[in-house]
This record gives sequence, structure tokens and C-alpha cells, in this order.
Amino acid sequence: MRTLDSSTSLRIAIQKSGRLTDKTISLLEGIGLKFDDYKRSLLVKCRNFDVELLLIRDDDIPEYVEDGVCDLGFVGANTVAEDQADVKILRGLDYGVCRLALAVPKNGSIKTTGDFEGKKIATSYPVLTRNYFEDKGVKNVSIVTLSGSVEIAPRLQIADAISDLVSTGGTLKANGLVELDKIFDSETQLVQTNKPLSEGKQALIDKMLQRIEGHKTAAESRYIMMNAPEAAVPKIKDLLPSMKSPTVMPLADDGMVAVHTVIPIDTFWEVMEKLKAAGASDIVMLPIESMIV
Ligand code: PRT
Ligand code: ZN
Repeated sequence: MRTLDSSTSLRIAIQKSGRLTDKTISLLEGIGLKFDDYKRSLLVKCRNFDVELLLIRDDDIPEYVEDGVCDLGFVGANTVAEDQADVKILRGLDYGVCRLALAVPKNGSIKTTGDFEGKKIATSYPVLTRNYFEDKGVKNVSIVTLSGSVEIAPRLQIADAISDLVSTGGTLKANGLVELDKIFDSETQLVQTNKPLSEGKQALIDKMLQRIEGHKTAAESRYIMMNAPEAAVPKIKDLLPSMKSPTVMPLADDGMVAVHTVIPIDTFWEVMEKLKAAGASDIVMLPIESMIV
């Protein structure tokens, strides 16, 4: 284990190969960090920042960050919570979204949480599962800890029910299981070590956080352009849920203008129909790479 903060590079732990890998890399690239082939090496230097990536199993990330071996980590909230890791959660990132859920055989005898008294439950998340039953006041539950293929445990009669991560629900369905309750909501988190960091590293982390915020805002926004009669501009301005006043530019045709602005993506279709009714035409929506408001 390295001496704390002896390295000048900001070291970031990410999952080597799994559900979070590509999205984490594309987020890092999206905020301007450049890497050479990250699939071939365990430790990858960033080409344009004093950053290096350590590619490891997701289960190891909370501990590496807690111990200060890595300064930052991108990892599921489920893993951080299960490990009860002593790390600082900087922010949630809306990918790797899933939930830890309690599931039972479809036509079995367990219908409510109270029915778990004296039952066996298979899971890879013994801590979160035990906490859940303690909170519900169900004391007599045996937890069978499995590292994978948890969904098959009831059919093998290893357990009466399971608690496992669910995203689409397809795996539960395919195994004749139904969700009874949600134990924990999860998404990917950016976590930081609680060990002291140099000013330089902290400044780099702050810069990354600001860029992540800009990247997220950009992903949720669209650049919208339209043409309209000058007389329609006041009405169009009222309709636009833009963050700033729109740009209005004269067109070659007399009395016509172009209106440009940025709007939240979820308002686009509703707003577009109203803009058209207000006299706008040639409405174009474009994705935005990144933005700092
Ligand atoms: O090798 P390593 O240990 O790094 O990887 P891993 O196999 O432990 O993890 P991986 O890549 O499967 O998952 C990494 C992280 O992705 C998890 O810790 C969660 O934070 C997040 N995540 C998001 C999920 C899912 N969605 C998910 N659906 N992790 C696992 N699943 C599994 C679940 O366990 C079940 O088997 O997918 C199945 C259910 O999916 P649905 O869509 O059928 O409901
Ligand atoms: Zn894992």
C-alpha cells in the first residue's frame, strides 16, 4: 500500500470489466480526459491530466478508496453501502441504476415481509439485507451469502427467497420470482477518500466535479434553433423554458428572425408544438457536448 498522497497523480479506481466500465470511461472522456488503450493495462495514465486509472473489480473499489490507495472511485452505491466504506460520497451519477430487491417464488407461501420469520434468504448483500429485516423487526431470518447466480437459490432449495440487484426485472421473471419489496436504491457514485489530499489533487477533483456537472446539464439540454416572424418573438420568448434570454438574429428576409436558445430536453416536444402554433418554423434541435452555465 502506498504512503498517503505520495504520488502526484490523482488515482481513480474504476471497474475493470463490467456494467460500469464503458459508461465511466465515456464520462471521463466526456469531461476531457484522454486515455490510451485502457483495456490492456491495470494502471492507465491520462494523457492530458495528472490522473491515472486503476482498473480493478468493483467489489475492491470502496476499500481502495477508504485506504487512500486511490483518491477517487466510481462504484455502485450498493457496493459502497454493503461495504460500509468510510468514504466521502461526492455525487450520484445516473448510470448503473438498479435496486436491491427482495424477491420470492411466484406462487409460494411468502406474501409479506412478516412471513420471512424463520426463513432462509440468499443474497450477495448480507449487510444491507440484514439491516432491512432488522428495521422491519423480523429477527429470525437466516442469510445465505452467495457470490453470484443468487436467483437460482430457491429452485435449488438453498433458500426460500432472495435479495438481489434488479434493473429490468427480466432475471427475476425468468426464474419464477416476484419482487416483494425494495431494500435499497442504487446508482453509480463518485466517491473520494477521507484521507487528506494535497491542494493540487483537491483542486483537480473540484475541476472534475464542475466538468461532470456541466456534462450532465449538457446531456439534459438541447440547443434549439428556429425561424419566426419578428412580431412572434415576444410570444416565443414566453414559451421558451430557457435558462438565459434567447439569441435573436435578423434573417435576410425582411421581418424574419432566427431564435436560438438552450432548453431542457424533457420539455422539447411540448414546447415545439406550441412554438409552431406561435409562428415558428424550421425548428431544429441539436445535442450539446458540454456546457458551463
Ligand atoms: O467483476 P466485477 O466484480 O467487477 O463485476 P460484477 O460482476 O460484480 O458486477 P457487474 O458488472 O455485474 O455490476 C456492477 C454494478 O452494476 C453493480 O454493483 C451495480 O451497481 C450495477 N448494476 C446495475 C447491476 C445491475 N444494474 C444488474 N442488473 N449489477 C448487477 N445486475 C444483475 C443482477 O445481479 C441480476 O443478476 O443483473 C441481473 C438482474 O438484471 P435484470 O435487468 O434482469 O433485472
Ligand atoms: Zn463485483
